[in-house]
Amino acid sequence: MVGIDAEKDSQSGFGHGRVGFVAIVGRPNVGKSTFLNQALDYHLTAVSNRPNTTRKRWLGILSDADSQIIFADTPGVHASSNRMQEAMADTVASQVEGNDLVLCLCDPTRPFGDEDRRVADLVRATSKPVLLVVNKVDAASDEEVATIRDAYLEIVDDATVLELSAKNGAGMEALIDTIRIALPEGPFLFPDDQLTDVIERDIAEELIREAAYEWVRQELPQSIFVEVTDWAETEKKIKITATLHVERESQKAIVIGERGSRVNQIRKSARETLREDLEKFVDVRLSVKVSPDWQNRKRFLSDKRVVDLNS
Ligand SMILES: Nc1nc2c(ncn2[C@@H]2O[C@H](COP(=O)(O)OP(=O)(O)OP(=O)(O)O)[C@@H](O)[C@H]2O)c(=O)[nH]1
Ligand SMILES: [Mg+2]
Repeated sequence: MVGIDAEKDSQSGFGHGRVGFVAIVGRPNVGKSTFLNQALDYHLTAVSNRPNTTRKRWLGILSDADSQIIFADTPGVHASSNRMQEAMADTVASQVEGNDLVLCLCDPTRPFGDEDRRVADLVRATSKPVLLVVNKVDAASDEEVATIRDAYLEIVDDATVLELSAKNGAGMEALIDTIRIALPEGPFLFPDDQLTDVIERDIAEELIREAAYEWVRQELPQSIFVEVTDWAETEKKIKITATLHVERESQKAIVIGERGSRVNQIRKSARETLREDLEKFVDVRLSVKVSPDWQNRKRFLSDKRVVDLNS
């Protein structure tokens, strides 16, 4: 049976092997998106040193000859307060049950806190196998690693533990191998050259927001939303026009900077990352707009922004 399926699959251009969905969960800032980008060797989702960088579920597909691992990066688990954060929390909860395996990341450089407890409780409740990954081991002592691991295991109790530095790649191969052998056999679900289910426009919005986080050092937690308004593409060049939505006039002034200096840095930074990702000459045009209370408005939380894997 397997042979026949495999033949059929290869005729349709799809492979066959270990295949499955893996949810990446953890408190904000533990390195979930860094891990995904590192695993794919592609800058797919935004990474920053501030919490709540990821706002929706991102699929990242890692294929080789014998396996296809479909990762779902999720927003960090935190205490919900506004509509966007509630939507983010719902996304995580559905991911934990909707996947074949749960990758639970924790951060030994910070003490076990309320958010960790929430994550551990969520993971304990799942019927899926759990891999507990202690990330950032490059920045933590053995004692810190043991402390966070034990605190999680006390709640999660049945998990395989691995150590990782998503930043420098240490432990990456062992982790991918462990994931691979835990997945069921089956036909590939995506063509083996497909990296994600999101469109390039989404990646552009994500990477422009990442650049904004990098350059706007003042505290603007979650108050930037990027919307690509035009995408003009020729064989060699892509011209991307985007609006940076902020909540207040004061934030607009911060983002623009003196005589446009900050928005220009954001533009340059985004352009550089996007050129690498899209492998074309990329030009980015940005404008900044005040859109009060966007976090509570439905338009900004539409299916494109916060999606459920099962939908
Ligand atoms: N030292 C060290 N830092 C790391 C490692 N992995 C991630 N980081 C840093 O941790 C910060 C958060 O990384 P992200 O990948 O954005 O974290 P996240 O879990 O996706 O965060 P949210 O999307 O906000 O939930 C960034 O500054 C990363 O550079 C690691 O292995 N070692
Ligand atoms: Mg993230």
